[in-house]
Amino acid sequence: MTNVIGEYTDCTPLLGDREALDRFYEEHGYLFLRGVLDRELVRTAAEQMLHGLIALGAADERATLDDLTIDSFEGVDEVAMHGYVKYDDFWNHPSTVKVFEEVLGEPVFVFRSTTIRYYPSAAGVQDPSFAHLTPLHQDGYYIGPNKDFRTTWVPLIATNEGSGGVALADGSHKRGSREHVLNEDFRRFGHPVRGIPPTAVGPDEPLLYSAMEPGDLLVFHAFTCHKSMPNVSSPAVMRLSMDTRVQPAASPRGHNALTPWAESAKDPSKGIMSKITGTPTTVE
Ligand SMILES: O=C(O)CCC(=O)C(=O)O
Ligand SMILES: [Fe+2]
Repeated sequence: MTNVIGEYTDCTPLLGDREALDRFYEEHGYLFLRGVLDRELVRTAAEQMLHGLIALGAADERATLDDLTIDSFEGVDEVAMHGYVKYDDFWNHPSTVKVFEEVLGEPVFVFRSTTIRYYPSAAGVQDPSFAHLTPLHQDGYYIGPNKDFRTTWVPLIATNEGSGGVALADGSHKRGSREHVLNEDFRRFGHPVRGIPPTAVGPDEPLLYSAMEPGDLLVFHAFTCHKSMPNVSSPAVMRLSMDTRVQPAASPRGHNALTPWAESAKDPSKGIMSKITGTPTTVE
């Protein structure tokens, strides 16, 4: 199943009801919470990303968050960008941690590895690989050893059907780990990447997507199948977002929990998936 057929359910009304939150998460493998994060903090992270893109020469020096564009995300020095976006301050701000603790129902540890995303519109671009962001996958395939973490995904500016975001397969976490196969047609940085064949997701696992606003939070399970929705906006707008993982504070801490993304990616002995996921890999 490749096509989005519905929207996420807004779980914001469930906040404060432990049992209802857990029941929804166990059934659907995600939680969609609107307006729960401090918008000023989100705005600061967006401005840091803008500043980084300008400082690295990827964006026009007069660009604002409203008219920002870049030629290609693959052309930007991602390691250098990690120096501009102070995401640890965002994730570990007491107001953010409070939301995470409400979501998990216990003290949390926020991963040191964060992925930052600045995807320009691929509308009108001839090369089809330009629109290739992330194929259908489970974060639990790359990240561990413990699988009790949850991915937390936030837009830094509003997203919509045109500018994309994440589509996830409702309830797909329940079948556990799935096979990820190399796909020659799906390339990042010129390398084929692994993904779950769309046919491996059943009709009882509908693909969902919703436009999101700054302050919204999407949380999903390590085995929830999900993929990027490409940015094909016209008029062109950027997709700016970032994602990390949180886990119970008491759980063992694996590589991504303890290692900043930029450290994993700097090591040239690690492969392309390390650059994409921050996980040293034996599975390329
Ligand atoms: O933001 C995207 O395009 C993909 C997100 C993703 O795979 C994740 O947050 O784990
Ligand atoms: Fe992912």
